[in-house]
Amino acid sequence: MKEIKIINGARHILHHTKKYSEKEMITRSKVFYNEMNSRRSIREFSSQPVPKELIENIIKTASTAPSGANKQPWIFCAVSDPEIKSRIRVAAEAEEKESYENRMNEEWLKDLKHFGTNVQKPFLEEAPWLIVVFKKIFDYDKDGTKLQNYYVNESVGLASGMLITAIHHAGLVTLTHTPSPMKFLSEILKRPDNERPFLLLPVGYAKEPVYVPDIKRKKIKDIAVFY
Ligand code: IYR
Repeated sequence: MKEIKIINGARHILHHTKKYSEKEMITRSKVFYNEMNSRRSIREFSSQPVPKELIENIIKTASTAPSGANKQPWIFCAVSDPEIKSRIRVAAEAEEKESYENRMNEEWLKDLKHFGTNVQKPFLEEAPWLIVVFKKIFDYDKDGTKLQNYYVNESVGLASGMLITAIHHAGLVTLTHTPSPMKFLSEILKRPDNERPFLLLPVGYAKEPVYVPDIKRKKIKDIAVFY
């Protein structure tokens, strides 16, 4: 039986937070940091299949993210159909061509130099899954009445971060890809008018061997200020 309490007129249930000793917490935080620090964005994928159950678990984890008024204003479209992946690749490469040739300025192109990226996006077909995250800028109830959502970008950004964390924790790899503009994803996936594409993530195993750009993470003194 749930233990219930009314607080400020709202029904609350008793929650048990996990408790560890300080020593255990320090160890756990280090272990988790090391695990997350081993995550890298991967651009070369193997076509080895990944079970749907794994993708479902990862999406369920993302959906534990906090959201404005608990509206959970997200939808995750998981694509394994080769024909749909191929249409996404063609449309994404067309947008990327326009971006690389006309939309990105000199500074942007220079900033991307050490990543070695270009308009070719073979991972969109090679990865066994593409997860397309959509944000719901508003919602519909079952009668078609519009419902508000709140802090949609923050909420979907948080869920996406947790999605990436879950992908890494499961032993898979991904790339946070944003072919811009991404309207073609709404069309190909036939999404309703309250949804907007937010991120496109190929998910699977890395091609072996795989090489990643030689980048550094900022040091704690450059990212945190303690008062
Ligand atoms: N969307 C392009 C360009 C690109 C932009 C940024 I900012 C990156 O961090 C990486 C790539 C592409 O995917 O190639």
